[in-house]
Amino acid sequence: MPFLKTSNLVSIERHIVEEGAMHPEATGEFSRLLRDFTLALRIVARDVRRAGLNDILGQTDAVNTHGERVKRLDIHANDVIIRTMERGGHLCVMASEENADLITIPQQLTCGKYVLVFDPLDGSSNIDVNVSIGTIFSIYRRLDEHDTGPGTLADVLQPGFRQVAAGYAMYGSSTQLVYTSGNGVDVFTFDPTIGEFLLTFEKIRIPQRGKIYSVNSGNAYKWPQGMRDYVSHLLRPSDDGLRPYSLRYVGTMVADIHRTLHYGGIFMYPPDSSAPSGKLRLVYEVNPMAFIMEQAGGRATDGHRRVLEVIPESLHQRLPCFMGSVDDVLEVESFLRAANEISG
Ligand code: AHM
Ligand code: MG
Repeated sequence: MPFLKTSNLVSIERHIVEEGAMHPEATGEFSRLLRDFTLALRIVARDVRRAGLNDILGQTDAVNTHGERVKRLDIHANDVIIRTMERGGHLCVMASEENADLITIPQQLTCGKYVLVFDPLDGSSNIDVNVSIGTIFSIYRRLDEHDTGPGTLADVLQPGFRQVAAGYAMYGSSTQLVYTSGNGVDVFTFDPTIGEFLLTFEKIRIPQRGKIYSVNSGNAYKWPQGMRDYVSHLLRPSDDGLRPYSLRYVGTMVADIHRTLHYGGIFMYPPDSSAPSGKLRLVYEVNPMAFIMEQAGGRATDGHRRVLEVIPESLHQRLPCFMGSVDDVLEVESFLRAANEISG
């Protein structure tokens, strides 16, 4: 795979302006929102890079809404994003994986027509050990664009197909921003010497089928039968050379999806007997990644339904997740269906 898939020197800001120019009705508000957001990402990226050097690693005494111990860098990233975004005048409400409730825009500030939802630092179990982590986000238009008051829960609980844009930043060997506004998926790499995200892969396409599967196999004893059958199938060598598959699992969704996007294959967080809806959150994790996958030519379902058509019922709702190359996701769906039919 070539390192650079584009010879154009285009910054994320220029890219957003050029995309805005395709919509003559655009007021520029969305471009300004994204400019603010990439500033937040640059600050988080800087602080992640220096995490071992200052006193920001480790755990706090706080427990988040999912009953998990909160890491200090999570809280810091959450705080940076909220503080950068609340005064731009573009948002009417935000929601974060780290906040139990909606994040409202302070009364003295202006409300805009967009909604921002995000997971400030995905991959919490990897933070303290210098393994890739990331930030996931998506943007919606508020339901009533003429409303100038605070946004509501209904504005946040829109189905994924209504996303205006989504993306993730991955703080890996370099910092990359993967972004879609429904016009394909572009990858930008941060150049710290000039402080800009530059376009490095244009309109990335996921292969139709891969040879890698990504799942926490430690949960296999709790999986539904169809899931166990599928993974056994992937591990059985085939004459056509398509199998066996390799297993890769970082445990940071951003990193596992990023690899899947480039190399193809499948990423899964299935339901199991102790977590019937899996682990990943529909609003902050599954929907943004599903939008990116589909925009790159892949497929994203909960095993049965298209993720982007699921109507969220609550902020922190979880959803099983199967996403990646079209042929791989279709195959796991057929295994799940077959096992269900047998068990009636
Ligand atoms: P987090 O948002 O608290 O970091 O949790 C989400 C992460 C995902 O990045 C990753 O895919 C998953 O949890 C890993 O979970 P597990 O350790 O159960 O395999
Ligand atoms: Mg997460």
